[in-house]
Amino acid sequence: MSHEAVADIGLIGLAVMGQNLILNMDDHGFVVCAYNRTVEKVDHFLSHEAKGTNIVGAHSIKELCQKLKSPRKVMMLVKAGQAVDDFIAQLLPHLEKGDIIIDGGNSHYPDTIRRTKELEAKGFLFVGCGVSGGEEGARFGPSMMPGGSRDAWPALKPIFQAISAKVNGEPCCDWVGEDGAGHYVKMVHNGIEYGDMQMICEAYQIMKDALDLSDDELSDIFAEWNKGELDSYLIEITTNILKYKDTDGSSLVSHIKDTAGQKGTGKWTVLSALDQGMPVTLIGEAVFSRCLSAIKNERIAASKILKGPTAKFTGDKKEFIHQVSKALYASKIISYAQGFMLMRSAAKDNGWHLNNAGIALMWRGGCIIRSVFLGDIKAAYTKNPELENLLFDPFFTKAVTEAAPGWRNVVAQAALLGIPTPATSSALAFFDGYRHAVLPANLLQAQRDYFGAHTYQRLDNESYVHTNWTGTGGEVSSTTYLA
Ligand SMILES: *[C@@H]1O[C@H](CO)[C@@H](O)[C@H](O)[C@H]1NC(C)=O
Ligand SMILES: *[C@@H]1O[C@H](CO)[C@@H](O)[C@H](O)[C@H]1NC(C)=O
Ligand SMILES: CC(=O)N[C@H]1CO[C@H](CO)[C@@H](O)[C@@H]1O
Repeated sequence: MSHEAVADIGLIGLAVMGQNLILNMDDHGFVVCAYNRTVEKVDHFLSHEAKGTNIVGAHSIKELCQKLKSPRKVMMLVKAGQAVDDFIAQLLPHLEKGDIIIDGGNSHYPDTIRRTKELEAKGFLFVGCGVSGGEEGARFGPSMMPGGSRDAWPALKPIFQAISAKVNGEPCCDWVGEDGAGHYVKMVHNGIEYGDMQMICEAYQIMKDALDLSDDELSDIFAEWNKGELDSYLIEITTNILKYKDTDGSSLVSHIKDTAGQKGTGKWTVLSALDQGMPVTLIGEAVFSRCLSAIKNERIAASKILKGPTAKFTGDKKEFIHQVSKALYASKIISYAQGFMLMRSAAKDNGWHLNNAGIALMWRGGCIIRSVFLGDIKAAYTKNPELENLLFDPFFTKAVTEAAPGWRNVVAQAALLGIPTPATSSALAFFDGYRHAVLPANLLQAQRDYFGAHTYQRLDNESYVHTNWTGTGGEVSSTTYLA
C-alpha cells in the first residue's frame, strides 16, 4: 500500500458530522484522508459514501500521518473530553514541529486553552474550531469558528473558508482569536441559540393561550414574521413544525411531551456569565425554563393546587400579534447584546482579541441562529469595532426604543393573564435596569454594611467607609469582602 503524502488534510472520526465534512472538503477539491478507530468504518466509508471521490483512507494513526502533506493538518471530530486528549497523544509521535491539530468537536473552552498551551510548548500548532449547522451544515456549508495557534490560520484558511457557508459571497468562517476563543464563541453561540428558541416558544405560548390560535394560524403568523426583521432559520423551522401533521391530521407538535432536554452548552454559557459577573439573564432564563419543563410531574401536581387568573384577553388581536413580534425582536436584541457583553468580558480576562464583526458574520449563515438580524450586528461592529454595547449602536438604539411600547404591553398582558414569559420579561427587566443611571443598590450596600460591616462608598467619595448603624457596632469592618 502506498503511503505517499497525498492528502491536504486528515480527519479522525467518521460519525455523520465527520463524514459530511470530508465530503464537503472533497467537493471543494481538497484531498482528505479519513480515519476512524474502528477501521472497518474507514473501508465502509470509502466503498460507500466516498465511492468515486478523491478521498483516501488510513488504517492507523501512523498511516494517516504519513499520507498528509506538510505541514500536516489533522482534524478531529470525536467526542469531547478524554477522547480528544487520547488522540492527541497518539498523533504526536507521528507529527513534526509546525504540524497542526484541529479539534472540531464541542470541547469546553478551558480544555482548549490547556491543549493549545501544551501543544505550543512542544512546537505544534493547535486549533479549537467550533462547527455549527448540524449534519446538513457540515455537508454543504457550516459556520466555523476557529481559534488557537494563530500561525495555523494561513494553512487552514483556504480549506475552512472554502467549505464554510457563504452569505453574499462572504465565508461564515474567520479567525476568532487566541487559544480557547473559538470554542468559547461556539459555546456562546449555543447559549444564544437556547435564548432564541425560548423566546420563540414564549411568543407561541402567549398567542396560543391569550388569543386561542390554532397551530395552523400560528404557522401563518410565523411565516409572515419570517419576511421581516425576524427572518431567521429558527422562525422558518417553527413555521414548518407548526403546520406538520400527525397521521390523524392534527398537528404533530401538540402531541410532543413538553419536557426539554439539554446537552450542557447553554449551562456552560451561564456558568461563564456567573464567573465573569455578566448579567446574561436571558440565556439564564432559557436554561432554567428547560429545567422547569423537565419537572413535569411536579408541574402537573402544582397545576391542581396553584390557581392563576381566569381573565381573558379583550384587546385588538391583530395589534397584539404585532406587539408580540416586537417583544420577540426587542428581547432578541437584548439577548445578543448580553452575549456580546459576555464575550467582551471573557476576552478581556483571557487576553483574546476578538473580532466582533467577524463573529456576527460567522453566525450570519450556516448555523442554527443564522438570521438577517446578524447582518445588522455585523454592520454595527464594522462601523465601530470598539462598540461598548450593541444597544449603543444607533440602529439598535432606535430598534429597541421603537419596539419597547409593544414589548411592555406583551409582558404586562402576559403577567395579567398568568402566562409565563421568563425570557421576554427578564429581557425587559434588564433593559430597564441597564438604562437606569441609578439603581437601588445604595440600599443594598447599606444592608450589607448594616449586618456584615461590608463597607460602602458614598456618591461624593470613593473611599470605603463603615457606619455604626445600630449604636452597638464594633470597630472592625470586613474590608476584604467587597464582592
Ligand atoms: C473621603 O472619605 C475618607 C474616609 O472617610 C476621608 O478620610 C476623606 O477625607 C474623604 N475625602 C474627601 C475629599 O472628603
Ligand atoms: C457605636 O455607637 C455607640 C452608641 O453611640 C457607641 O457607644 C459605640 O462606641 C460606637 N462604636 C464605635 C466603634 O464607634
Ligand atoms: C474516533 C472514532 O472512532 N469515531 C467513530 C468511528 O466510527 C464509529 C461508528 O460509526 C463511531 O461511533 C465513532 O464515533
